[in-house]
Amino acid sequence: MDASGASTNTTINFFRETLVKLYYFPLSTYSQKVLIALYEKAIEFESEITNLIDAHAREKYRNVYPMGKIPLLMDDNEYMVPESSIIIEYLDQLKAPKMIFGDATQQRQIRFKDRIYDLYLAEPVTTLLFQNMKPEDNRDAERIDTARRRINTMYMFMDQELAQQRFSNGSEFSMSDCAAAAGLFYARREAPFDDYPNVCRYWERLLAKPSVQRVHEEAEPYLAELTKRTAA
Ligand SMILES: N[C@@H](CCC(=O)N[C@@H](CS)C(=O)NCC(=O)O)C(=O)O
Repeated sequence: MDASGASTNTTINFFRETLVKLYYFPLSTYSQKVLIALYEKAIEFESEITNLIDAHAREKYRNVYPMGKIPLLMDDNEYMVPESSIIIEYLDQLKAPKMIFGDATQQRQIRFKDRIYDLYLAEPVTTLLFQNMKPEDNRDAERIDTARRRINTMYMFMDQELAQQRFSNGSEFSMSDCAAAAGLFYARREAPFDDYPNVCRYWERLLAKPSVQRVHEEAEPYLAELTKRTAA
């Protein structure tokens, strides 16, 4: 106690933040998308690194979330928030800067871009990544062709739009940039975009963001391990 009679070793947290736990893997595209939002907002979280390539980890994780998909966010009341875009919406309720902002039209446009980056960039890029890991005669030429066509259509669309603006939905970084950054992470290797100068400049702008740099630094050791295993 001090002279006033108050206890000196009591910590009073008037504004305790919700403690969130994230199940994720640093090489997972959708995990990266959420990590970028978490780092943009500087939200502390508990890490549950979940490697779904490992059969035991996959089985164990299905007891947590039967759908078996990462990322998954859980708050300290064990309230589950799955799906990367929904997780980012939830994070927007916790802390600024908002990743979905503006009037109703602008918010819809951010969600639209986020959707198309997930469906027509991240998904086909992941298809290429997994197809290219297979022996050549086991690859599915039709799936590869469809994936390449979707990615190129996205690059054309992005190149036109990014001629006018810094980020995917204008001058401010939003949820759709989290999705684009995550999709382009593997696209650099699987479907290079050198022929699209505005996409290249956009990628440089994304790389300049500390949140994106941190995600890449954390993925690096896992990527080196994956590359070593694929080459073996
Ligand atoms: N729509 C989901 C997609 C999540 C997803 O496909 N995650 C991958 C890792 S990037 C996964 O969990 N794959 C394991 C599986 O499909 O069994 C989201 O946006 O979170």
